[in-house]
Amino acid sequence: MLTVFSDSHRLHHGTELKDGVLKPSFEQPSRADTVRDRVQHVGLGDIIVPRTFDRACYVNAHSERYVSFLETAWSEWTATGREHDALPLVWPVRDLSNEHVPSFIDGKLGFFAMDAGSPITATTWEAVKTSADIALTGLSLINEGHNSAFALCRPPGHHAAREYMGGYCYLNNAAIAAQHALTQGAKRVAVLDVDFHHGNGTQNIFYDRNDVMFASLHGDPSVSYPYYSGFSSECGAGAGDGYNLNYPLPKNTTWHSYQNALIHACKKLRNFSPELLVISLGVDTFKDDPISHFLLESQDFFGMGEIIATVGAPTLFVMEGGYMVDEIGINAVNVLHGYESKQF
Ligand code: Q9C
Ligand code: ZN
Repeated sequence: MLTVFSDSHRLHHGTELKDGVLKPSFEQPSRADTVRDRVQHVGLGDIIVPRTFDRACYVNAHSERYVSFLETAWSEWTATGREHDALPLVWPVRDLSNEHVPSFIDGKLGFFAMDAGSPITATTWEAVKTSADIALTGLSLINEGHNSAFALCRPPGHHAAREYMGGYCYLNNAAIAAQHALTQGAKRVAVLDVDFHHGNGTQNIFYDRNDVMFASLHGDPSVSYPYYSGFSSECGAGAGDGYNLNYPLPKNTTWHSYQNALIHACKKLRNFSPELLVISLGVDTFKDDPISHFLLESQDFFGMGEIIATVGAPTLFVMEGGYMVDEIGINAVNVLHGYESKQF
């Protein structure tokens, strides 16, 4: 399997508020480098750099005004004399108005964000754009005849919705690739999200659509981030009713019960007969992940890849979360090896 990777991810290294103090984000540059090292170490296949794509590819999954915001946020922020990471501090919740986009950057930040987990720095946009291009390049490889590809994206994308960032995510790499496949003529695309956190952004982007079936296995939102999305009652809307499948699982879920939910989801996706399967590959379901609450062991990720292969479609793996940096490479590559073990 080919891997798409770029050093540009290092241009993004932000902070997050933890225990009352701004600290380096859990979502750090060493994550992608460790996965790249593992891919090389085990000889998974060649590692290639991303191609560049039109801005239109991002705007098909996000709104024009949101992409414009991401492009100009840093210059608007520094124009007010500030030099530290740009973070939102106020949000248009419930009865507050979201009819008007504020013209001042502090208002825009809250308008286009779900939380304070996605800091914007001077070089964030360059890294974010390249991350989306990595996913799009992975899709190109599949279009050119590869059965699978690994888009080693960073920053991650699955919390980014049509119009907002959050949870370390800015552009939704998996959704941008899925949407581009449809734009290029695919009739049905499946997206399976195995990150510990609900893929609220991907759900949001495709919620009313029947050409994308989205399934997500994740920590029960009653107790796990993102808290306000990912309940099993969220099934899709309008034409998309029945095309959104959520599998919230309790804290301390082990492979035994995870596996059953995964097999169920993969059967549903197989019956949809997608022309492409996009995997939002987070490995924060690992037992030692510092911010998540499942108990998967490294060897379980191999089994995850084997089950993913039962969907029976060309598969684009898109890197999402995973914060136990020591094992992130082993766990991510185990999924890819498990998948490959079922290809003939
Ligand atoms: N103290 C992804 O895995 N904050 N995003 C958690 C930690 C947000 C995770 C709080 C977690 C977002 C792509
Ligand atoms: Zn996650």
